Amino acid sequence: MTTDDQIHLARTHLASARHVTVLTGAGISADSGVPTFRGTDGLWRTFRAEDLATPEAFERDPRLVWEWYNWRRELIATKQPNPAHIALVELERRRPDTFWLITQNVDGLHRTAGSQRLSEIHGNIWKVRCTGCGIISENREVPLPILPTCRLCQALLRPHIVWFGESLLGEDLRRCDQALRNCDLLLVIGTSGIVYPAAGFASVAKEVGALVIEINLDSTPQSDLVDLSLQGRAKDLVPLLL
Ligand code: BV8
Ligand code: ZN
Repeated sequence: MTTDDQIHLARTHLASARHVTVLTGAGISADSGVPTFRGTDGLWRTFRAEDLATPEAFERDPRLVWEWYNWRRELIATKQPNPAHIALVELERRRPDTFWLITQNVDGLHRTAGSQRLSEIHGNIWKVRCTGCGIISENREVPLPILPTCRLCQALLRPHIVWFGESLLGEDLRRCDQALRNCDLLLVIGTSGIVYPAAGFASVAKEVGALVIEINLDSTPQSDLVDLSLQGRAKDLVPLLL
């Protein structure tokens, strides 16, 4: 089947779907210039996830971890949503009650693009959380003075991001489960399908009989599980599905 046939088939499935859930990963932001985690320009190549995106790393060396996040905040601050992000906002607009977007990305680009029915399951790089009183606030200072402390209780602030070994927020897990069990179409865009629990979401959707369509530059561990695999850039393929 040519890519055109595949796109036509995907469009037909999308148009007739009762409830659409979308899962995105770093690949959807790659077209905005945000480095992915495991690709050639991958973030982790210069850094190792184990060294930085963990509570132990923050405990051991909060300054190093904040320097890494400041570098990423500075980079992301100059990036804009791309046509793939915009197309998902349009998809949400067309089906206000039968659409949910789950993103693993912490860059906030879906929110900037206008997505509202959205779960940022790994958190958001523009939010900070107090390690003392737990208050969560938005902070767009670039760079953030290191080490940032809480205005209320003076304790150390941390990125409001889910690190490896940390559990996702209960509310997000519940919302994802609902969106995956209610959907009859799951669109998986730009994720390598390595990080759990998100890597297991496609099989949850398959369990309830949903159709799963993957958009990715390459094939992934999910590719033989999905019903349709569209190979290409998200910014080119996602708008074609509308
Ligand atoms: C949890 C925040 C339990 C940080 C992130 C075995 C060993 C060790 C650990 C585990 C294990 N099995 C499970 C675990 C736990 C671990 C895990 O899954 N580890 C993996 C590495 C095996 N998971 C966790 O720790 C999670 N928590 O399980 O909690 C628990 C329960 C109760 C109580 C306590 C604990 C928490 C996971 C969240 C980690 N945080 N991010 C930060 O960003 O600073 S994960 C990080 O990876 C990002 O969020 C990112 O989104 C995510 C996944 O990566 P992708 O988005 O897929 O990006 P990637 O670069 O990998 O791939 C890009 C894809 O796009 C590629 O396929 C590429 O081909 C494609 N692409 C590129 N360009 C384009 C494109 N596609 C289309 N168009 C393009 N232009
Ligand atoms: Zn505080």
